[in-house]
This record gives sequence, C-alpha cells and structure tokens, in this order.
Amino acid sequence: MANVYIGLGSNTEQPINQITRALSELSALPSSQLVEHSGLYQTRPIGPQNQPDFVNAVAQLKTSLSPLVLLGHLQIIERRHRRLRIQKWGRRTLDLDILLYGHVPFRHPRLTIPHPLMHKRGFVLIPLNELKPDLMIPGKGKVKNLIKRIKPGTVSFLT
Ligand code: A4P
Ligand code: MG
Repeated sequence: MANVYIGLGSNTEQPINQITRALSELSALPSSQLVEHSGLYQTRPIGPQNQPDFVNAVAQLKTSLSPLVLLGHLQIIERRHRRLRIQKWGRRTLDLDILLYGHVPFRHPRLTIPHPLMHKRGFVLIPLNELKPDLMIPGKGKVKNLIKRIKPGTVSFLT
C-alpha cells in the first residue's frame, strides 16, 4: 500500500459541506483506507483575488490504486460535486489534488507528483504540518521548515 496525501479545496456552494462530504467519499474509495485528515482551514485565495476565501484540508490515505487510477477516482468525486472549470486558479466547488504518492516522483502528461507548487502554499503546508511536520517533500525539505516562509494571517484554523 502506498502512503498518499490529498489536498482538498473549495470556495463555493457551502465549502465546509463540500470538504466534509469529500472526506467521507475519500474514506469509501476502493482498495484504500483513509488514515487521518487535518482540520479545516479558511485560506486567502492564491491567484485571482476577486473570489471568496477557500476552505482547505489535507487527508492521508493508504492505497493500492496506481497514481493514475487514483486520479481517475478523484476526478469522479470532483464531478459529483458539480465541479466546473471556469478560470485557472478560480473559484470551484471542489478541487482534489494528489500532493504526494509514497516517496517517488511521478511524471505523466496528466499527473505530476509531488504537486509542483505544494511546497510554497500555506493552504497545503499548514494542514499538512498538523498531520506530519517531519514529512519530507522530495527536493524541497521538511514541512515544518517550509511553513516558516508562509505569510502570517493567510491561513486560519476553522474547525
Ligand atoms: N494534474 C497534474 N498533476 C496533478 C496532481 N498532482 N493532482 C492535472 C491532481 N491533478 C493533477 O487540474 C488540471 C489538471 O491537472 C487535471 O486534469 C490533472 O490531470 P484542475 O484541478 O482541473 O485545475 P486547477 O486546479 O484549476 O489547476 P491547478 O494548476 O491544479 O491549480 P491548483 O494548483 O490546484 O490551484 N487558493 C487557496 N487559498 N486554496 C486553494 O485550494 N487552489 C487553487 C488551484 C488556486 N488557489 C487556491 C486554491
Ligand atoms: Mg487541481
């Protein structure tokens, strides 16, 4: 079983609800087990500023699904949440990103792991730090060190 971290984000149509439902859908994935998840955080948008704050969280899974099969399942969940893609980095009902899959990088036209910008983003690092501060992001460093570069006040614990 591979150890996998998934980033969850939502900023429309009752984001807390979207994330809570998505966590329970992750716990029902085949050949997988939801190990734990962070709390929910309210985060300032990165990218276009004319959109609501996001709710973000991170979940840890153990899975025997391959990276691409897992991505397929996550996209089915996104579609179930009536995910629309209107604007790059714009508002969305649900975004599910594969942050890390084991310790190995994975490169494919549809999937890049580690998620390329995760080491710079407070909305990923702060929830991840709650779960695994000593986790190493390959080539970037430990989560607990990377969070020192996050601008204070952009991520706040919700629930
Ligand atoms: N894809 C490649 N690698 C991955 C991966 N590791 N995990 C591909 C998931 N998907 C991956 O994604 C586009 C394509 O990326 C997918 O079809 C998949 O094959 P998308 O979710 O349709 O597009 P997107 O999310 O708009 O683009 P992108 O570049 O993934 O954006 P991010 O990096 O997800 O950023 N601000 C706050 N506060 N909180 C947020 O959650 N999210 C974003 C989106 C911007 N600002 C934010 C937040
Ligand atoms: Mg995405």
